[in-house]
Amino acid sequence: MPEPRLRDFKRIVFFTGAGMSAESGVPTYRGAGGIWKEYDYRRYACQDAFNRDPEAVWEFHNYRRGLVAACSPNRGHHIVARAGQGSARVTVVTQNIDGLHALAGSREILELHGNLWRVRCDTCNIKQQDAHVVREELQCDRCGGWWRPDIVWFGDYLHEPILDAAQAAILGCDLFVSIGTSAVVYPAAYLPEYARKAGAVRVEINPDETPASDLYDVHLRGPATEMLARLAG
Ligand code: BV8
Ligand code: ZN
Repeated sequence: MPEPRLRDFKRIVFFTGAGMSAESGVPTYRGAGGIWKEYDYRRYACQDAFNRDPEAVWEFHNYRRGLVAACSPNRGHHIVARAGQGSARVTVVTQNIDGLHALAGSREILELHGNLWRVRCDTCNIKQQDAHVVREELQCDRCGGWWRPDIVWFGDYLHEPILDAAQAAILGCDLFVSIGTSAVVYPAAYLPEYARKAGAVRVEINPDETPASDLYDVHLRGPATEMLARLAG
């Protein structure tokens, strides 16, 4: 199949993972220098850890907020955002929690795994945007429960309406571009199957092969910024 060009499609879904933000300086999870290589998610990024030691979990997430706060959207984020300003309808389905797609100007964004810059009360579930790099106030002002990062940890259920909206967008798309995901985390890793069902052209942007590579028509084996520049050419 010839390399597709964004301009030839009407309904595009960009499905992004940590590799999308790698060139912005945000560490990935599993590659070289990956976050899970340095930190055991069972100690810092799951409900049990939070129940055991909420301060340690907050220390880890404040550290990550510091890392992400120093990063800006890269050329790839801007290409994705610009694609949504043309005649095509564009949906960004992201596993990323860094907020860089919104910063680049993308409008239709579905954050499957939540957002580092939002908090949720672990008791009464109210949510709050929170721009502080270091979160000081850890008790909910409504019920006195613990604020926790509004992130989907392992073992947490994804927010059903967001997952449903992602599946619907993919079932209606004619181009599905996966960017920088190792395709090992579920249920997000099921999503390329929906693009196959939709009969969409499926592009995988990743320097490496992944367990999902066979599901794609086109493989662009390179960094997100360069490969997206080719698609936008
Ligand atoms: C759930 C929190 C119900 C955020 C994360 C089947 C169905 C449902 C669930 C499961 C299932 N099987 C197993 C499960 C349980 C589990 C799971 O998937 N386990 C896996 C590991 C086996 N799933 C869950 O728990 C989910 N919850 O389904 O609840 C349930 C519960 C229990 C049991 C059954 C059902 C919750 C999943 C969300 C977990 N949250 N993190 C945080 O703290 O940061 S995981 C983490 O992985 C992030 O969320 C991240 O978004 C996600 C995926 O990682 P990637 O984005 O792909 O990043 P990665 O580093 O892995 O790869 C980067 C890629 O980029 C590489 O391929 C690299 O080559 C490439 N790259 C590098 N540089 C570049 C590049 N590409 C382009 N350009 C570059 N420059
Ligand atoms: Zn509360």
